[in-house]
Amino acid sequence: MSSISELGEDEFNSFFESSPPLKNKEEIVHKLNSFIELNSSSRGRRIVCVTSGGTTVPLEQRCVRYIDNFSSGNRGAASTENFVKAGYAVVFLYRSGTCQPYCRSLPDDPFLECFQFPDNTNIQVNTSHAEAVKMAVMDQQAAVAEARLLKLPFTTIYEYLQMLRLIATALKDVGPCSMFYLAAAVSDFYVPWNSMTEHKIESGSGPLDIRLAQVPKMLSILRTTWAPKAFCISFKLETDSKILIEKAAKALRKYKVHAVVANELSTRKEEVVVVSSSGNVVVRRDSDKPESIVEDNLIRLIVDRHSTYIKESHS
Ligand code: 9Z3
Repeated sequence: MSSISELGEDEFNSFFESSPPLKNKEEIVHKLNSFIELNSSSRGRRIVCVTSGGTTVPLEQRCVRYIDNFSSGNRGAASTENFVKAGYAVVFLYRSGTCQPYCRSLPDDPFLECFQFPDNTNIQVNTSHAEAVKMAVMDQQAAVAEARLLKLPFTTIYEYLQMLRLIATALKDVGPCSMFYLAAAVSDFYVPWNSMTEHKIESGSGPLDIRLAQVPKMLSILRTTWAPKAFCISFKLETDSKILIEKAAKALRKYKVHAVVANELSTRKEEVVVVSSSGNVVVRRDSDKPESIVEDNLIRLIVDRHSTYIKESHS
């Protein structure tokens, strides 16, 4: 039997107690409960929480400076599209300003690059972007109209962890039909709110010393307490390919997630390795098809594994 402190529950309690509270908590809970009610109770759909983008660590309470974790949000957005296609309802927990589902083919500044006013009144889409705009608008509107997509933005590590806990709590009754697909790049270190300066750090007094505390291990508490029955996929990102698989296998054993998707920064769009107790599977983009992305094959495999998990949970 694990003790409370081994599970990190006390670290989490003090992390949450000292976090600035979410500004729109009631609204988020209301949106989540309605979304889950519509999908799970009435339609019996599987629900996946896809996390995407990097969390920030503020250095000042009135934040001017922050530490960021790299993630464009492409993986999360592409995976969300594939989960919707596979029949799932998706809670997309994403970093504000990162890549959005159905928008991956649009230019960086769609408003300025996709549209024109030929006669100064009517708006028109440039022909070069017409198909991409049409698909983005139609697919996104269809996903929302069919209650298959709920988008919830975060910025800081404080917001991310509080929102993830709300989602896990709301999904508890969905049990094995729920999934967590944790592609967000989450800070390992942070400045505790209580020890953070309120105002902008002065720059005139030489080098800056900051002591960062370790963020409590979210994966342990998610698996043991927040959502023990959910199917759980975590990600491992490394820049040194020599240690990647070993680190992913270690995370699999430590957190007892159902699979760890291992990816190396420079090749992450070409291939990933799904590490699980049934062995390691290399998943690649179909390089002979220009439109193909690694998430097409990855989500197919994950959905398959989830189906087996649901069957085994019911038997
Ligand atoms: C990932 O490894 C994602 O696949 C990427 C996707 C962030 C590389 P992009 O958003 O890239 O498409 O540009 N996410 C998890 C990264 C992470 O922080 N993992 C932690 C770790 O490696 C575990 S939760 O220790």
